[in-house]
Amino acid sequence: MNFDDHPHRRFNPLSGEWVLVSPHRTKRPWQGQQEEPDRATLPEYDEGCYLCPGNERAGGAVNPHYDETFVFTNDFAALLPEGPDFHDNDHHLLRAEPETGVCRVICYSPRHDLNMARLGVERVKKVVDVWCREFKELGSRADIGYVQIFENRGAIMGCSNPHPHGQIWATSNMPMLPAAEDQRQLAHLQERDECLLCCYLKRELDGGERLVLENDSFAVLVPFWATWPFETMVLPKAHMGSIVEMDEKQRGDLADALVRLGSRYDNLFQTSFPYSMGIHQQPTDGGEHPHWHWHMHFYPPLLRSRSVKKFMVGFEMMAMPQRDLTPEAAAVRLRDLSEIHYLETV
Ligand code: H2U
Ligand code: ZN
Repeated sequence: MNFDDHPHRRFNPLSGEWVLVSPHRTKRPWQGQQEEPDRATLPEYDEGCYLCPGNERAGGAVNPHYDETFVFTNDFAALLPEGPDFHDNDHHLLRAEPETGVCRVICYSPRHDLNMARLGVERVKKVVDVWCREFKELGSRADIGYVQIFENRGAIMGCSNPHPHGQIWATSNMPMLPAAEDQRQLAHLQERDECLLCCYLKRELDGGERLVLENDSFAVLVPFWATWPFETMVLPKAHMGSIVEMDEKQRGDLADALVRLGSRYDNLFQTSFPYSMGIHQQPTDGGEHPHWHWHMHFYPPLLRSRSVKKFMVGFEMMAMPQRDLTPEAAAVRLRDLSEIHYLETV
């Protein structure tokens, strides 16, 4: 089958959902906008930034003069550690349950002006170390069943501040999307006696058509079932349920993969590429989860240029997600880009 010529749908074995692929639509005429590289410069320190060292945050807390990473409890946390226990289920259609948890913010660096790609491998490795430390600490708590590490980047993703930072929301229950992946991975292991993502990675490394980059410990690829135009997945080559299973070498290799992917993303439309990124890992309920293979998703909304964003509206909101560019074509675009950040070249 030539995927380039015919509308078809693809199955996402991790979520159990389908995506409609309409590759013939990329043949529509498109007056590509010519854009100058985005060289908007930010200061290294911004006195109005609530994440820069020494500055005051909402609520009056003052950031320390940190020089690597800095973690604090979100001043507007969506989850609180304590709450009343209730079960308002007196009508079967009106169900509510308590949810408790912890929300934290992680500053990746004191430098206000750098993003993941431009921080470089050494400093991103420190961020990886913080993720591991936080996952371990939060995950070992009896009241935390799942730890979601994520990052929103760029104003169009609703990110409030360009200072490099990410978040952690840790909940007592496992949230919906990782819970779906949990079920799908469990079923795959039970039915085929092999981990779903080990099996998928083997196929992708054999074929290579959706691979963007790799190193000793990680592969970065555009999944066969990608929904977002330049969606990628970062997959550890070794079978591991969570990031704390990584050794030093693997942590360094993760930083390497993230910086290289970040440079390719920024080089695509010569801007600090917006996205939502998240790490999916096994639940932290104290149980055994041999079916879990941790991984990262990057969901960037930009489509053809800095100013053309994909919206999930109409058919996508009412029926199912759809994409025009095939995942294979997106992988070629990302593969062809330099890993030297455009702002580092003159
Ligand atoms: P974004 O990364 O999506 O912009 O979110 C930043 C978080 O920082 C957001 O959840 C928190 C907001 O609640 N925040 C603080 O904790 N303290 C502040 O002083 C401002 C913002
Ligand atoms: Zn700042």
